[in-house]
This record gives sequence, C-alpha cells and structure tokens, in this order.
Amino acid sequence: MAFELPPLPYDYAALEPTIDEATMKLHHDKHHQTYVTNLNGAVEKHPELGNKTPEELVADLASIPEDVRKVVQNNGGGHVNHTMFWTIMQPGGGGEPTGKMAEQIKADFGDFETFKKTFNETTAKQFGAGWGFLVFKGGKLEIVTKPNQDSPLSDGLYPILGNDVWEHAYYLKYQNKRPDYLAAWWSVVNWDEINKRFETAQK
Ligand code: MN3
Repeated sequence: MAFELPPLPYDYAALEPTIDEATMKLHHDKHHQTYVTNLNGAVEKHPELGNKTPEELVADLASIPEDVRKVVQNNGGGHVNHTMFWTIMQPGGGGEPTGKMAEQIKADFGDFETFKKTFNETTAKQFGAGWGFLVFKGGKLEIVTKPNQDSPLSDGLYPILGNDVWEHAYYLKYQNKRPDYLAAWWSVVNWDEINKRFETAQK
C-alpha cells in the first residue's frame, strides 16, 4: 500500500472528556482509514501518484489524472487533514498559546480570547461538512473554512491548525451543538506542535 493510516499518538480515551473515546475510535479507525483506502485505490490506477507525499498530491490537484482527481481531492485531503488533526491535539493540552504563535496571535487578533472567538464563529458557520483552518498569508494569520476535505494546501497555503466540523467529529457527544464542541476543543490543542507548523508555514 502506498499510503498508511498513521497510528494515533495517544490512547483513544486520552482526550476525554473533551473528545470521547467512541468518537476517537470511529474517527481514526474508520473515517481516516477510509480516506487512506480510497487514496490507495487511486494510486492503484496511477502508480506514479504513490511517489508523491499526500501533501504534494493535494497541493497540485491540476497535475492529477482527471479520472481520479476528485478522489484525490476528497481522500488525499481527508488523509492530510486528519494526519494533522491527531498531532495538533494532546492529552492535557490547551491553555494559552506559547512561543511565536502567541506573539503572532497577539499581533493579528489582539488577544487569544478574540482569536478563539473569531475562529469558532467563523468555523461554526461552515455550512455542512468541512473544516476551519488557520493559515499564514501575506505575513498575517488568517482563518479560512473549507467544505468537505478540501485543504488550504490546494490554495498554496499551509494549515497551521484546523478543526474538523464534520458531524462525525462531534455528534456522539455534542449532538447538534457544534459551537459547544468548537469551544471545548481548545482544551486539548497541542501548542508545541502548532508552533512547529507555524514555522513551516513561514517558509
Ligand atoms: Mn473527520
């Protein structure tokens, strides 16, 4: 297989009570696995795609053969988005942003509370399935939403962080209360990893 499901870097129950164990199991083992399986299906038809990283595939959709382009957009995007998602969370995470990320949030949003509020409100409004992302554009942080599994990489922008607002990410615990899930999620974010991604975004 060209691409593989990365193991979850902590136990399924490690993000309780913010994200429940059943959601984590389904989300990682079933949903993310399906994106990987479908992406590998596209590689079977076009083996040369297996020589690129998932990020490279998603960043240059125009170069993907037309018969699998949508498959790569949806499932390559799903693979890249979820691979990021598991690593930007950690048990005992949350708290105030640290390092360069803290400075940039202060510069662009004034303070962390305003940043969180803006991110949560913007992402809550994403109609249907999708993601809210933080990117670095023109020297400033910017919050963008994407439908389905689309990635900012397809627009030449590196996702520093992102939260999944597909119902599969929160419905078991939060039901229809997407804003409650968005508000709670900050208590498990991994600022060290987000700072690493911010460094990459600046390159
Ligand atoms: Mn998901």
